[in-house]
Amino acid sequence: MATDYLWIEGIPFHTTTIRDLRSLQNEFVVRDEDVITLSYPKSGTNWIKEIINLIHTRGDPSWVRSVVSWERSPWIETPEGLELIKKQKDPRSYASHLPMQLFPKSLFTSKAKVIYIMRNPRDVIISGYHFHKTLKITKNPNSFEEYFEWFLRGNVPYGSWFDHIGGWLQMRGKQNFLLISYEELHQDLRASVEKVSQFLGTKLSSEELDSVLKNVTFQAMKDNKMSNFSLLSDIYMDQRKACFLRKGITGDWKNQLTVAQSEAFDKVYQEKMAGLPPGLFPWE
Ligand code: PPS
Repeated sequence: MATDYLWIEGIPFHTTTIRDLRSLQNEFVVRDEDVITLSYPKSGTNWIKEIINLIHTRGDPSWVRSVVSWERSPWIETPEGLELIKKQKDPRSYASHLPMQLFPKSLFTSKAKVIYIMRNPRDVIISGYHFHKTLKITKNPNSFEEYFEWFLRGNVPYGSWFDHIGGWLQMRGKQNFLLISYEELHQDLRASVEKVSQFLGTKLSSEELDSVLKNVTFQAMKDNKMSNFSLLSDIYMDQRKACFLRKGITGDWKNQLTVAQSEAFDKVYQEKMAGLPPGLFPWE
């Protein structure tokens, strides 16, 4: 089990993160053709990545069934991911949990398509807690109470949820930025996939759309070893205990947070999110 985080620019990271994020930030060249998935961890990133990958193949599942998800859309903040991205052909597809202030600066002058997926932070806490219990590349919580406190203080990998979302939402309104939520995917997957494919400029036939939908259900991804993280090396995760596609539901926080924790969370939420327009978040 890992004992601590890797701290970069005052933010905790997994120990597998590129140490020199400043060079990445200054030197990586984002291309106009790139499709970039951004999120705070445990927000449904791999779900939207799977959707993007299947839109790219027009619903043909052979790619998502033969190549692991972290090679289809690699993480830019890991050395292995970065190498894979450099070898990708256009249009490249990659992902990141980096906060806005640490992301490669060239994004902000490019036309690259950015999809930011967000999720009710209360559910992000629950999902993150279960995940971090099994992860070997980060500090492991001894109890839910401990993890809850860490989360509220931003002492979890990638830092504060509030800062992360507050940062990236500054891109709201730009033509190349699509904001989507985990809750929206749950509520109407078909409409959500259509929204993403329209944003990506891909018009799918109804058969192609049906095939995307069939292959991105919770069960389909759980059954696909290229998408369910069972092939991830034991170096990263304790595979005996891990379950990446854990429950895949909305509102699981109601089963876990005590009334006191829920009230404490609401207080911080209201303070930190004041100033953002009402109606922006489906969980409010
Ligand atoms: S990570 O590790 O940060 O990249 O995790 P991330 O992919 O962002 O989020 C993991 C949670 O997303 C759920 N998930 C899904 N839910 C519904 N349907 C599908 N197809 C799906 N794919 C992933 C996954 O189960 C994690 O949520 P929890 O609540 O832990 O189940």
